Amino acid sequence: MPVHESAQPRIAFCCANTQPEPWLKGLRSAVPGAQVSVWEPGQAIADYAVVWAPPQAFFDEQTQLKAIFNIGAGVDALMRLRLPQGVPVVRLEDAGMAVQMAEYVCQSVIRFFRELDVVESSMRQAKWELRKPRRRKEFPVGVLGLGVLGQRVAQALSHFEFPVLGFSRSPKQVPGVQCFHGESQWMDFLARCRVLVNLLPLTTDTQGILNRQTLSSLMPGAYLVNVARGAHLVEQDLLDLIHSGHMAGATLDVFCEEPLPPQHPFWHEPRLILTPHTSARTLREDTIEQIAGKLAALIKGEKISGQVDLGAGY
Ligand code: NDP
Ligand code: OXD
Repeated sequence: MPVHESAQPRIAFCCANTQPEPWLKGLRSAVPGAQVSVWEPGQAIADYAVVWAPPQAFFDEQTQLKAIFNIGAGVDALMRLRLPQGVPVVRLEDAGMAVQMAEYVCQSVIRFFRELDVVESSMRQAKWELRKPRRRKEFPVGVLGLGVLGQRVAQALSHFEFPVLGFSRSPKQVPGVQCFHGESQWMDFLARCRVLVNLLPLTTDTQGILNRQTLSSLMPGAYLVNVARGAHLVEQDLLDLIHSGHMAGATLDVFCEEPLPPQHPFWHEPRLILTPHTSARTLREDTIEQIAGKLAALIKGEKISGQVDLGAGY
């Protein structure tokens, strides 16, 4: 059954921290005949929602939605709300984010592996100092989450000939990646990793998964790259393990509180590299093209990919 038969779908745009005008223009041209407007409380009812971290009031009012399109890959902000029952939630799949994530993670891992921080510090002191080459096989990299982004990252790392391991909920086969899954293989996976890259969705199962116990299970001198969500990490546990010497450091793109508050101890830990939730940005044109394609398919009654499993929370 087509979800909407009108030639003029009504689209409500409700995205936090996003300049609406270029999105409205892009959506109008990509979805011919669409009536697209920014949501205001008490405004007309829409058929489709394009959202990023909307308030609960939006869903309380929008009682006729046929689909909800999230302009990001992660839907944790939506999963905290009361959503209309039976309405598909559709997340972004790649849409130009996978290559960004691959370049961000590869540069973080390579920077750590090649000790480029030490090289830079020598350079600033006008010192010509060679570092002893490190052996790649001593730096196995584990990728937590082998979904759209995790698989792309794992494969990019394998092209640099790091031993690459991956962990997911269900079994996977990814060329060049030793795949682990499920609770029974969790500790074995961790024990084999020197570098851990987090690309899990934030769900009730994964909140706080990067904690004292899991990080202590990594090889000594371990390094963390967290590009998923801040709430995956117990921040004080990471600091303690850096201070104890078990962790060599971390690159963090996401934080429990964003923007990271000025008084946060992370700002003063030199073994951390911090970036402002920028590892893979939503690209407007690619996103609009993906949403428009899926919306057209839904209208024709076709199946689409990227529908969130509301039970699993991702
Ligand atoms: P996907 O849904 O495609 O992949 C999620 C992966 O995590 C799947 O392999 C899934 O396993 C696995 N997984 C989920 N729950 C568990 C669990 N409890 N134990 C083990 N594995 C689990 O997501 P994407 O790859 O598209 O995105 C991943 C996350 O990246 C997003 O949710 C978002 O939080 C973050 N992100 C961050 C950005 C940034 O700028 N910092 C930008 C974009 C995304 P299975 O395959 O078995 O289902
Ligand atoms: C996302 C993000 O989930 O940008 O897409 O964090």
